Amino acid sequence: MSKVPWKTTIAGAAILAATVYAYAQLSPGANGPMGTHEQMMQGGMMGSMAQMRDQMMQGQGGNMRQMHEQMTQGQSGMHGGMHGQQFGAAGVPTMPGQDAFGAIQEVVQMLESDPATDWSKVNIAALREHLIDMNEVTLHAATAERMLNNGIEITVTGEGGTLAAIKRMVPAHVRELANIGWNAKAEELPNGVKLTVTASETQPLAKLKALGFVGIMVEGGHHQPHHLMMAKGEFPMH
Ligand SMILES: [Cu+2]
Repeated sequence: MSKVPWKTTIAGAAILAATVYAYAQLSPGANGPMGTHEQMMQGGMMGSMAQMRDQMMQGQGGNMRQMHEQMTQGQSGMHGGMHGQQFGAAGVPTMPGQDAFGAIQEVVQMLESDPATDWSKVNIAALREHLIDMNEVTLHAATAERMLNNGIEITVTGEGGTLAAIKRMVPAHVRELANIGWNAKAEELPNGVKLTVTASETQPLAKLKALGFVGIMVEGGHHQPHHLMMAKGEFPMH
């Protein structure tokens, strides 16, 4: 498959992992033909974790085996293992130190744990490019919000790499929102994107106002699965 379109197609899903997990717990889950996306939303954090665990198991327990080895190598056996859940086995830290680094590390470990991984298609550099876009949009985009009678209009602007990231991510994310039943649209501007979201029964005006740009960007459960698909060199099912 071509490596060009995925960027515009997938890049849409700008959300931070921790935020979406947290939000998924609060979200009642939207109605829509989203399959795994919807399952993730409905399952919230536990659903996602179970999915990850299942993937680990399917991958012949690569991660589990590693964890077990660390546990048994640890000086205090089970006790060391218990601590391993929180601090890493045998006093080894688990925090990656940098969020994009951690996101890439998690995906690489998942691919290594899956015997079906096709390394000829894997494209970790593509995932890194997307995470750079996410950084631009999340931290550097300028936003101006205007309340409408029945919705919110947000002008998202930036320059250089920030502008390019906005144009890749915001329209693609809006398509995902539409897929889960939101009344959202994106319109290209010379210096950014105009995002308009209309209120509905499930997404009332007060909520849209409270969410604002980045809150709307983290909505939906499609983001993390898209990261894995990007890394695998696959297209998302839009
Ligand atoms: Cu992303």
